[in-house]
Amino acid sequence: MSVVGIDVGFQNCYIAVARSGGIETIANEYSDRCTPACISLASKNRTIGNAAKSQIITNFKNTVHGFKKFHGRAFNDQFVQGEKSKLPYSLHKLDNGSTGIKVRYLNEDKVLTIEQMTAMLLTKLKETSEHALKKPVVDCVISVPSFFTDVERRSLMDATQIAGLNCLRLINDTTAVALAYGIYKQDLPNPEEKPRNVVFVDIGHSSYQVSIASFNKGKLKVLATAFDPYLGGRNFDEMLVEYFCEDFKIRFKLNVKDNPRALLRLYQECEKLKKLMSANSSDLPLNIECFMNDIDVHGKMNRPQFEEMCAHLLMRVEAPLKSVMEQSKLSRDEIYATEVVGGATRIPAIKERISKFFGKDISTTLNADEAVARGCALQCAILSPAFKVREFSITDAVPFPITLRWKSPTDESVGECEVYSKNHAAPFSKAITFHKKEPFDLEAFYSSPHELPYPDSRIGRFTIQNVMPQLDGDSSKVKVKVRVNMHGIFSVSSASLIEKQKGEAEDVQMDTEPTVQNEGRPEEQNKMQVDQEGQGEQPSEEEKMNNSGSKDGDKQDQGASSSKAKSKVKSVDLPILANTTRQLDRDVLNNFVEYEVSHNSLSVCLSSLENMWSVAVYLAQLSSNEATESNRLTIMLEDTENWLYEEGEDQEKEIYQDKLSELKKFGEPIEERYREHEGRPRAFDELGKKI
Ligand code: ATP
Ligand code: K
Ligand code: MG
Repeated sequence: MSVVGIDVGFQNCYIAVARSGGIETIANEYSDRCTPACISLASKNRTIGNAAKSQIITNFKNTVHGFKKFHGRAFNDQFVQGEKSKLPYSLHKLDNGSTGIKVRYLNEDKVLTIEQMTAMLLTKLKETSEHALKKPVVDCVISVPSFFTDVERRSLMDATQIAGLNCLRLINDTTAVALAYGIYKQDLPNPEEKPRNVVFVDIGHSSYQVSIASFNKGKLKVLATAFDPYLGGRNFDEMLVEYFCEDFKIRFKLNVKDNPRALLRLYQECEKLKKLMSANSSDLPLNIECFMNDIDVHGKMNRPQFEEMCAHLLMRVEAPLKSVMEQSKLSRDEIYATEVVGGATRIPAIKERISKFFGKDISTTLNADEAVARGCALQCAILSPAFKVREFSITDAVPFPITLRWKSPTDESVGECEVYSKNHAAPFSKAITFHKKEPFDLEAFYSSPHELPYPDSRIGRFTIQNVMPQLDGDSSKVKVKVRVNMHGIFSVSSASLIEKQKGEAEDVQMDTEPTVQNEGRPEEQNKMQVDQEGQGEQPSEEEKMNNSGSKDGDKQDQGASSSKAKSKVKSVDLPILANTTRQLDRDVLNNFVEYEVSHNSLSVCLSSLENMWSVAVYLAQLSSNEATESNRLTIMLEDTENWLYEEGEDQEKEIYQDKLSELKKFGEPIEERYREHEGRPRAFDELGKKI
């Protein structure tokens, strides 16, 4: 089993893996530990990461970046529409209303879903980790912004599935950072002592997240989270771009915004300039040769000027800090440290704002770029039975309160109840008991839409099916389990009908005092019981800590009727029909999975080809005898390559395997001779590594 943590950033992705020496951030084929979240689609292939980033300007219409926040968003979403006008590539409305990306790929116009885009990126990251670990990678933990709602999280989970990954947990960015901070600390307070409270700040390219976590030996608990989902490094780039667009209009009579290539170049140069300004407060130049219409442009900027220009952005640094402090009800002197990560926290003015707010220096003991990925890998190691790590329990917090509303199809009765309050511990399961005679609907939604950074507060509708009255006509007791799972996703996880046994018709009150049975891990002992009188349509509610999906049933319910002498009850599982908001159709998802699997076989095939090509080229130089063989191999390779590019893209993976073994039958003896000839020289190793 693999232990891999992936930070999928809006701009930058990082991978950390567990090896015998501990957690390690790994480099890709460019010896770069950062893989840009960028995908370039072309007539013959797709490139991802660093290679794709270098295509941003040349292949601007088909080089896709900055798509992370389109997960789960409707095309008509205000945010999507706002981004659309700024993107060099086109967005397209999908049949189900979601946001698709329109590209020219393999000589065809295609509309790809966000799930497919992220899956391509994940496939690349998977390959990079497989290369480093020298074994297949399936299990992993992936980071997600803490403010992502259910729809966004589900969409990301679909992407992981398409990429053939088994995501053990979607962990919130700042929670991953908290784990990376806490797990190695030897001096955390003992469990009975006052916890150590630490603030974690992560400002990336697209967003700003804060959390407060309290630490004791062996555990961390997230007390509160806050965010500005629309503040990140890119807002600062945009300010510079706006400034220079105006500047160049006046001084060079250029309309940069009319020229997508020039605009993209300006973005790149402005980002560089922004980074330089973090280290330097004097005047800095911005020069771009042959910028537009063969004109070289130049301009300058300094830090004070930049800060003045970005004053309105810098003003936004305080609000999430204030919010998280208010929610936690802690005073500033109860904060042990403020740890900052994320590229944009390198902006001096941002650091100043944060330290000013807390009245003390911020700490940068964590690696600003890699802490999230490292935290993910640590979480993966904890979840992996194959890996021994220090015991460390993580309790996260629900970012937005969730309410459940129920109604019957026949009678008019409705009721609702907030099942998860803000900052409620997560993951967490609750059991709710209803008294019903027929199937009923449960509708889950976020209770405070105004604080939701997403336009739709619906989570989903869950129909509890096959509910029937008891034989004597009475309502049946229906026990429904809801949970916020490891990924921070809400679901109605199970429902069961408790049947009264014959001769116990008098046992109508057996549910007035539901017993909470705790089946969980040590940290799950802190059970609580919120009982709402079980009359009529009102549910009685038992809460207990999540226990990774264990089936309850008879065991738990036998204890439930303590009032009446040992009555036997039988519980029957009820089917649940889940209709979650904007979820990718399962058949469509399966097609995407198939497609990606095929594509991966295709790329394996292509890299084998590439390898054989170099053998053929080499072979031709050896002897006339070998040159004939080389010719034959060359022809075969050409045929296969043409086939792969022309028809290959849509084939089943078995067909590739057949093609490949056909080639290998011929190529391998040649390769063998080649190897003998060279006595495995270094040159071949290097060739091999490129793949
Ligand atoms: P997100 O967390 O929003 O998904 P991300 O994880 O991809 O995005 P990071 O890699 O944490 O983002 O940060 C990238 C941002 O940090 C970019 O805007 C980049 O320009 C900025 N950045 C990096 N180094 C510096 C620096 N020295 N000075 C200023 N900004 C910097
Ligand atoms: K990142
Ligand atoms: Mg990030």
